[in-house]
Amino acid sequence: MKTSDLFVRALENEGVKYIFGIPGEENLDLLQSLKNSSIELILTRHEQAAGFMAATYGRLTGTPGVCMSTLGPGATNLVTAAAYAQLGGMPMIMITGQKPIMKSKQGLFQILDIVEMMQPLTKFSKQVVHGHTVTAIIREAFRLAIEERSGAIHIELPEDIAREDSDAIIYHKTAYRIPVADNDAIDAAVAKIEKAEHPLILLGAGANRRTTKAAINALIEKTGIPFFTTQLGKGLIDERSTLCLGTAALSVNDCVHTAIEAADLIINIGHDIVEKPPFFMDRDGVEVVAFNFLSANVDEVYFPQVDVVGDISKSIMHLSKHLEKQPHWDFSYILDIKKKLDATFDDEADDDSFPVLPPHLVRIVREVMPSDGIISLDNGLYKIWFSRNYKAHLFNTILLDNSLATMGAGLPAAIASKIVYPDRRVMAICGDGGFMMNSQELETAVRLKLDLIVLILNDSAYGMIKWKQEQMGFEDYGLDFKNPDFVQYAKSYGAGGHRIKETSELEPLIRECVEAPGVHVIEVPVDYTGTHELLNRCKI
Ligand SMILES: Cc1ncc(C[n+]2csc(CCOP(=O)(O)OP(=O)(O)O)c2C)c(N)n1
Ligand SMILES: [Mg+2]
Repeated sequence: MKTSDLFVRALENEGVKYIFGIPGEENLDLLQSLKNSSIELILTRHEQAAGFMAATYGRLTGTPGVCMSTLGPGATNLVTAAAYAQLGGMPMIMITGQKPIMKSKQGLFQILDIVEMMQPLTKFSKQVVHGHTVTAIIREAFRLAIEERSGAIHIELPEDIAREDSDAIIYHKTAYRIPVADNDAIDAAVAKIEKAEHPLILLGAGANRRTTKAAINALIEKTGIPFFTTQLGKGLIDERSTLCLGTAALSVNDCVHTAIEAADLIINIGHDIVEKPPFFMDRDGVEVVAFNFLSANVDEVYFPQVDVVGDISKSIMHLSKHLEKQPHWDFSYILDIKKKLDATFDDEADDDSFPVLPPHLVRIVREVMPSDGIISLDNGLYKIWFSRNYKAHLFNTILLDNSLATMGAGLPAAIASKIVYPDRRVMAICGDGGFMMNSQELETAVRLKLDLIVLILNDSAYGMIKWKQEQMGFEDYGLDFKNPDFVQYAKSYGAGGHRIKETSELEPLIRECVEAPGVHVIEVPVDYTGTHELLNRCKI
């Protein structure tokens, strides 16, 4: 069989349904093989966006998302997406083309060493040099992509190899099972937690897996221990819970930290140091029992006393079985802060002045989105507000990137979410800066006939950096820009274009767009001037 046909058969065998990307002439054999397969090509307008979509597919489904590009410039365009998947722990496979490797008359035209370039950004980067090895390389790629920590993989398929005949066999998939933690480690964790007076649970990026939810819910229900999350831990457990304190590591003096400081032990489930530290350890301070798939990274502010390594859900099930609720546990101060925090968030959200203030915006989006609706955030100042004030009800319903924290992924991630969940409401929430970094994907969304809402928060600036500039005492300089007319811009793609002129228009307009078919872009003028006061001065 032709190697490109076998390549695609092997992808089908792995359960691949979509390939996101832009083919070049070096991929034309592969493209032909795809045409004759069950896999759908999702053609995008930039390879970076294709990579973000593939990574998001992996994040949502737990199976690798696949993207493709040509050699040279197509492959270099995948770099940011590779970093996004790799740091974010999202299983993703990139397939790039290459000129013939056995005989070539092209000199170095468009040729870069892409395999080498992808090395530091991936778990595995390999060129296929013979048709006989292609299926083993694909099996290896899929195995490594999902193994914890999941991440990015790169395969280069040169033109002449794609055209060769091969009689390689297709390897069957094997189930991925993670080893279970040692009993002694669980016993040590139980002893520490039972002895503590004010234990708190932290849910981090690694806890945020479909498989861990039931075990963690059961632990919280049995013990009544309050919990908080990192940005990437949001949504695993319903944040409306009376035991949920909110999200940490947003800004230095944010109120949630007041509650965290009252704890004497943190039960740290799945924190991954790709996120900012959600709390700091020092010599005589809070102690930590860590649960994760891998052993804890140690640094100056993080050195857990007990490290439980193994499948998180099994470890937590095991812990719940042995851990008994202790009469000396005291959460009164922590839960008192939680009540005050909720009241503060409510007060902040009441202010409906115009341009729209972030807490009010978050309230409206939360009220309008159904529990299983997905919001996909780009990177900007509003991300802090949504992390802090948006209560996620279900797993993976708030998609944000708190590892690479790149701009430009909000819209592509929303498109991928809608492809994975066609029956759920999906909204991209972008700054005017981040939106413009991949706004061309509006065409992809319209062409795919997706129902999607895109909120663009207009402050005519790179607001997040402006805020930091002000916080650091610098003068206002170099961060303002002018925007296109977003309403006309959206309409030119065949999408709906809307702009609100007063805050009272926002809720009815979003509701209308949520119900309407097609892509709808809503421009929302925002006012960030009060951000410093609200985020950095905890008055509780
Ligand atoms: C690709 C990329 N470039 C630069 C940055 C640094 N950065 C972080 S937030 C930000 C500004 C975002 O502006 P905008 O999208 O308009 O959102 P706003 O903060 O104004 O709401 C910048 C430049 C980044 N995170 N990613
Ligand atoms: Mg902006």
